[in-house]
Amino acid sequence: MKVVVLTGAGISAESGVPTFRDADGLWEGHRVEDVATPEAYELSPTTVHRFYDARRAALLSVDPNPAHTALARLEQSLGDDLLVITQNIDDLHERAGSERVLHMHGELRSALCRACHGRHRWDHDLVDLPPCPGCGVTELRPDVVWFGEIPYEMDRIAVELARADLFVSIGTSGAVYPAAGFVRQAMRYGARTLELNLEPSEGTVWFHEARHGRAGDLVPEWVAELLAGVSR
Ligand code: BJW
Repeated sequence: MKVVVLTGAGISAESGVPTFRDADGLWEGHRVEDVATPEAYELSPTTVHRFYDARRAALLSVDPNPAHTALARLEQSLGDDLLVITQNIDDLHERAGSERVLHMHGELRSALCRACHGRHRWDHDLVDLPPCPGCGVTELRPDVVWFGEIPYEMDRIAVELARADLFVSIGTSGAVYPAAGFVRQAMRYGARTLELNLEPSEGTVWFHEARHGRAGDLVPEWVAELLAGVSR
């Protein structure tokens, strides 16, 4: 059985990473739509760098939670039959032990050079405009996908959704496309669909089944159920 899991900010919430659209979703009074656009970066690169530098630094003080570790456990059992597509730019899936993870909205621990388009592992601040390790030009930006930009790995994602027997969406509001459309894409190709979220998402009607509660409770329960079925 091929399982494709889509994760969003809600899976990292219990690790202490703020979500975007919940009550605490503002950063210094900015909505994500105000800082996560190429236009915001052109207008004030310093503001945008500070936003991402702060989030990169905050990664050091958070750890994976039981939802991340349950997905890593599932991967140990399903191997290549499990793919996690995450909208998150944190590295909590990897730190929990998952290896088959696509970061469709990029990664905090990566910098993208606007001059040579190189992607570089990055654990420092960008606000001081360091030179690109590849070409030396001072055009490094956060390697994340902003509104109006095309997410990473869309071709591979289309193939994986078409092959999925089960599509599970965890901790995402369903407010941002193309990720919000994956459930319908997977369903069109015959997948069963399951939502695990604190509350009904904007696309909850598209799921065959929806369970509402904390990811740290729901995901380990669902993984245990699936593994019990797989081993029978
Ligand atoms: C819990 C929990 C717990 C809390 N347990 N659950 C009009 C109509 C339709 C589309 C568009 C439109 N106008 C423009 C568009 C397109 C646009 C878009 O979707 N805009 C919307 C605002 C309408 N999309 C784009 O521009 C995308 N690109 C694009 O479409 O290119 C064209 C193209 C695509 C494909 C092929 C060809 C062409 C790019 C979108 C980039 C999004 N970028 C961001 C920032 C990334 C970097 C960063 O992290 O800063 O990505 S925005 C932000 O939202 C971030 C997230 O990944 C993304 C999704 O948010 P998420 O993860 O769902 O978080 P929340 O906070 O919204 O929800 C959390 C959920 O968890 C809630 O439901 C809680 O209840 C729940 N929860 N605690 C379980 N403990």
